[in-house]
Amino acid sequence: MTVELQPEPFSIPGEVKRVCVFRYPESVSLLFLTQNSATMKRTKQRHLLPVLALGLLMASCQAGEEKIKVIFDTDTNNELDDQHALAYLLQNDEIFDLVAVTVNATWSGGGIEEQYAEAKRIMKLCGKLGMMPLLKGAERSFEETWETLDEPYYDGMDAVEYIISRARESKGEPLVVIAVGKLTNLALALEKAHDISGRIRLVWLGSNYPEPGEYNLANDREALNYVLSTDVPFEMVLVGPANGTGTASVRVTREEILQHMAGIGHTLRTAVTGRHGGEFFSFGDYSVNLFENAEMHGEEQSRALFDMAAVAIVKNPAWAGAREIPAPRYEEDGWVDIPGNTRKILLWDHFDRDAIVADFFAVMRK
Ligand SMILES: [Ca+2]
Repeated sequence: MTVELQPEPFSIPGEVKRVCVFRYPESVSLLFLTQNSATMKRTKQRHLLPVLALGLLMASCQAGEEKIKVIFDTDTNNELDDQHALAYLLQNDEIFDLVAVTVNATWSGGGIEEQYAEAKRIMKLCGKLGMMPLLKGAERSFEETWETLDEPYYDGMDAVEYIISRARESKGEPLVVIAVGKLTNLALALEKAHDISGRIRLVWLGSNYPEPGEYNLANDREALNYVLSTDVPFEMVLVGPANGTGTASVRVTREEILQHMAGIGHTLRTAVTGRHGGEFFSFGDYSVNLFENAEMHGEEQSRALFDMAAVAIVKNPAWAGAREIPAPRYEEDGWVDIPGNTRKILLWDHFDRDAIVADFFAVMRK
């Protein structure tokens, strides 16, 4: 996997003109993108979702001119990809209407307070703190919490109740929830309010399907199985299948971050203290610091921006391939396929690393 970028200026493959999302009667989410012919050539034919009823598509696109309403559910303090995904969402304000950020706690990012603090730091660095709610979600697991959902207070309540209320407000287009940590907040919301499953499109960064394991999955396996048991439109943005087609391929080096991120973005008057110490006035400089403090991997000494890739494919579905499968179940030893399952989910893989990374740097520089 090469990590070399195109020299400046970046061309942005598959520039988004309009995105439509709708569901047909079998509850399968179909994603369509109107795009230029060059992008169409790059789209992998074997992964193309069924292009049905073009006339219907064009009619449905009337509402597609609106921004995509998103809730971003993140374990922000784990690794360094959540921060870049959140900054990319905030900076893509012509595409996304980010209505809230909800946090959850996974093993490596500390407790919910640390996750919250890192999300707050990123929103402040991007000049967006206070412009949308930032809410604390689940510290514990779905199994440990679901029986307390009717109590006056339960773990994750602020995030879960907000997800429910915003989903119920959505009219027409579903509320897109991009979840890039454990699925606990979403499983709790779906358990507490069964009626919201038809109002959400859930895009989750997680799983190595068909191989077992993966960090977000392992943090709350029962939350994943619960989501799989509902009828919420559910898309898994794969992390690391053995064939190397997951978001683990969307990698950048420390040098690339230094070259493209140093000093860019909104500039604060007063500094934000970083999680590794130091004072920062822009997200660009904080990005450099995050990479300086992270261990690089592989021959090319790079690091994957998994979560950012999940945001990117919501922006432009042509930057990956999607395929539908009968919803499986995850047992202790790995995936159990259920071939006859009428419940379908989408899998995303084969990411266009160069297009995604080029767009990330271009958007962050605007
Ligand atoms: Ca994450």
